[in-house]
Amino acid sequence: MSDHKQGQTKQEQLDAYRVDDKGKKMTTNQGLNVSEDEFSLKAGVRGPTIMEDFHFREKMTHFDHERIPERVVHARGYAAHGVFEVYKSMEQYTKADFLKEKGKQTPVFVRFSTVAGSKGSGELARDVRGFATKFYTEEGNYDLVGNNMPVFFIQDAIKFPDLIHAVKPEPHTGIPQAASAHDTFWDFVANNQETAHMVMWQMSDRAIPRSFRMMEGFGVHTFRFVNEMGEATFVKFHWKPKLGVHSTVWDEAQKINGKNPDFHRQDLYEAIENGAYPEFELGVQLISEEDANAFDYDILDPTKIWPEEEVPVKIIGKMTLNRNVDNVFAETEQVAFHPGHVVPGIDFTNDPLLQGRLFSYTDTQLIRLGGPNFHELPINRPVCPFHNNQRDGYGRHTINVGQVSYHKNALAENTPEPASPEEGGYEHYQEKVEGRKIRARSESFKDHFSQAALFWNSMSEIEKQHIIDAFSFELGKVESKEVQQQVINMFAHVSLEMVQEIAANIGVTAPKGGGSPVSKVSPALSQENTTKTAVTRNVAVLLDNGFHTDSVISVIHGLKKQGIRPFVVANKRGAIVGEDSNTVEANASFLTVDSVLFDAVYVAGSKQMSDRFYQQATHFIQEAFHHCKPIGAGSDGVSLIEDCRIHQAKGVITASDVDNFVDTFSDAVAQHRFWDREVQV
Ligand code: HDE
Repeated sequence: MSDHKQGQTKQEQLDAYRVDDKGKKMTTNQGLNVSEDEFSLKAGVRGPTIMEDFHFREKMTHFDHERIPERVVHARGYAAHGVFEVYKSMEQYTKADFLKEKGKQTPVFVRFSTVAGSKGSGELARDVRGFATKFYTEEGNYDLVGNNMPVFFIQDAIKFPDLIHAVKPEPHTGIPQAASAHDTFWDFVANNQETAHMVMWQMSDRAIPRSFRMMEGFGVHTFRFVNEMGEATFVKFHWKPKLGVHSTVWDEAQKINGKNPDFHRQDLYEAIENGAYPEFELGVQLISEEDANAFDYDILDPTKIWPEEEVPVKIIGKMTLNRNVDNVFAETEQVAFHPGHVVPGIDFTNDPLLQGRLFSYTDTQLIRLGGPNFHELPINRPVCPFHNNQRDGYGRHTINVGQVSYHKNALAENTPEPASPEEGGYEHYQEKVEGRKIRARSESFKDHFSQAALFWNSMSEIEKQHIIDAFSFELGKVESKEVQQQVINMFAHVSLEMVQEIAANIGVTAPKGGGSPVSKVSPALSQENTTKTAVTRNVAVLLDNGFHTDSVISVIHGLKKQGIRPFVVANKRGAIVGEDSNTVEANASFLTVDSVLFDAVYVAGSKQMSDRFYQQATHFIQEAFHHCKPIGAGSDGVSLIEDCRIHQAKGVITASDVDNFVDTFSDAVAQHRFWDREVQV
């Protein structure tokens, strides 16, 4: 089978389950043609419905049972299909077949998610994002079940239920939804100081991404690569988005949750439908067994990163998401990830968080998907054949033929039989383990603040300000003064300057002593240093009847050429008539969209602007300005920019001031935001 063929195989497999009901006659689930679907069977047209109505009963019973429990965490998610291609053979380090050969392609399915909120919650919550990838390899499914932050809140899985109980809505009120800005979460933080590093990430801009397409992904734990010789190397996995890592601002994120709570899924869906396939490069950090103890942190501690400047990220392949799901329930909802779904050449370590996850993920699918046969659901089926003696259970699809369902046997010549390692049988890495049974934290896991300080030190001024603002918002919502004070005292170990400002904002006492001895910096942690491109960015084009047709049409074309997506926004949807009677179609109106849904604004205006347009457009521009977005103005739009008194600010480009407006404006769009406006504010 060629590699390309392999890439199609998962889709061919899914094709067997895809059904298009369009143009077909309606039947019951038993295949009986239905003659009427408007009226239940009654005793007389005004009489009672009768039990005999099997069609009504079947339809209603199915409906009554349509829901399954949402995921206990990561309930709100969205997914897509794609392909992973290897740039560089990893054979030296791992025998994993899907990483062995340059150019090899493997189909993938990726689900992005928030963590705390329910299935219907807003997508712009301040939260960690899940980034779970299922590789359908020829050796079985490999799941890389990661997050968009490289560390975690806790060091031992036994504390996970406590963490999640603390962050979920408080039990006595059911408030707040999809938010950590409440007493129980911060009480947990203050009393579990291993959370310090992760909380710094969560209070940073990483927690409010601009798009799933613009976030990094991390395997978080340290895993092992194992090669053909049985030699192991410690590995951490990274996904690097080709579009760079970009975020929204908090005021904007909160408004997006109201204006379009589906903002992230819609962004992903539309990018794929438009052929702007999201791409992420896979990187690995490698540490040899000999060097395992050479660092000032324990490499098995999931609250620690391996700074990229110390352990470089080798880029080894690329994932392209190129197909939306056909059915969100069948695919996105029923997909079952598990960090224990591994292939030969990828193995675990003794990270106590990872060890606990190895139990939790199958267990949770049993309740969520209703039994042990979830691997038979089309989205979960491996592309390679699978055989064993497991049988029966709810919803079993496979018809296992034959007499024998046990091992060892003679009746079926002792098959199915385990494969030797040479034949691809999975062999656990033979790590030597010895120790006393003990419930305790390793001494080497006890430094909770050095890397939290490293993260803080590595932020740009504006990123630091955002962290202070986020803490001030979150703690500002906490009712208990004691909890607020404890958190302030705790984070004094990260930065005194930081907590002094937060304490002043929330009205508690700032500690006088404290601070961190760490002065180290890791530039890779700052989003200032990320890739910047205008490609796929949404620009609102504001215009009114009587707009300057030539310049507007040429700007719209020019922006499209740069890979930007212009959307015409006007008082009303439909045709807007230019000064020469030519029209453009407004894709949206001020009623249907808002500036928070766009990356930038181009103000085209009109010579004879209506009062309504003037008022709506100025509000739109001012909000975009406040969120530091690039703003461009054509001839008739310049007066609006001047009225808003922003024409001299950075990132505000007026056509009259520059030679090549489209190029200059596109460069500004690529910058994402002009933060010095916030500093001025
Ligand atoms: Fe999860 N996690 N988790 N988690 N996790 C789940 O499994 C769990 C952790 C992550 O899109 C659940 O199928 C424990 C770290 C993602 O379907 C559950 C611990 C990381 C997803 C579960 C962790 C993750 C989950 C809920 C502490 C990043 C969504 C539904 C030891 C490396 C996958 C489900 C999807 C989902 C347990 C910590 C990532 C209950 C016990 C660390 C991306 O099994």
